[in-house]
Amino acid sequence: MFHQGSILLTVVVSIVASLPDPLNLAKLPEIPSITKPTPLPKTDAKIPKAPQGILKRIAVKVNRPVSLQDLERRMNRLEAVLKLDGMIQVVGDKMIASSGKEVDFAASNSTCNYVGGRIATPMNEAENSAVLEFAKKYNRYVYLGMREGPIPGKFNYLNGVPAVYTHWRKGEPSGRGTEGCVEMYTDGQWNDKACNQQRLTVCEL
Ligand SMILES: *[C@@H]1O[C@H](CO)[C@@H](O)[C@H](O)[C@H]1NC(C)=O
Ligand SMILES: [Ca+2]
Repeated sequence: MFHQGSILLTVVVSIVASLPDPLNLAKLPEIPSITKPTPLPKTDAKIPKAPQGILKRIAVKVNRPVSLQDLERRMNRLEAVLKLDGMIQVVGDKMIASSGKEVDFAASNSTCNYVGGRIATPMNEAENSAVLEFAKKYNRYVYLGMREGPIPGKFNYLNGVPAVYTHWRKGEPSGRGTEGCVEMYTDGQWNDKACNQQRLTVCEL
């Protein structure tokens, strides 16, 4: 009896093994193994340091190396939030922002340099309009990134290059050597003005 059963089983097994695999079981995806949750560190255990740097933090979150697309998407979202709130104006390659504070020209210039930008220097009408948004938002005049050069009434960028775009109010510049800075009015027009006034800090980055 034992031998007969054993032979029968062997035959059945070899028949089944030789049959085609109609369910294609071999090709089914593997069931992922369930990972155990990481146990919380004991109170006296050293808590592992969080990975440093934005790239590593994003990489951990998206669970793969960070691509430029990931970064671009995240930057675009941040910019959108700041735009929604009127915190920034984006015009061409420039981002315009204000500290909301009124200081003299020298302080405005150094604040903008300190944050890695420079004092707002509109080079065309679109950039002038972007700066104007802040003059209107705070209802304050704004110092621009220009100084009067050795020729009275001729203004240069802070690198010494003569200004190519200007938006003077009618009759300005009028100081002729006595008003070395340029301010923007709340209608976007410019006036030459002494550099020691308190004006809204607006930077381009
Ligand atoms: C603007 O600030 C920078 C950095 O503080 C300084 O080097 C530069 O001389 C300043 N320019 C003017 C015109 O004040
Ligand atoms: Ca003037």
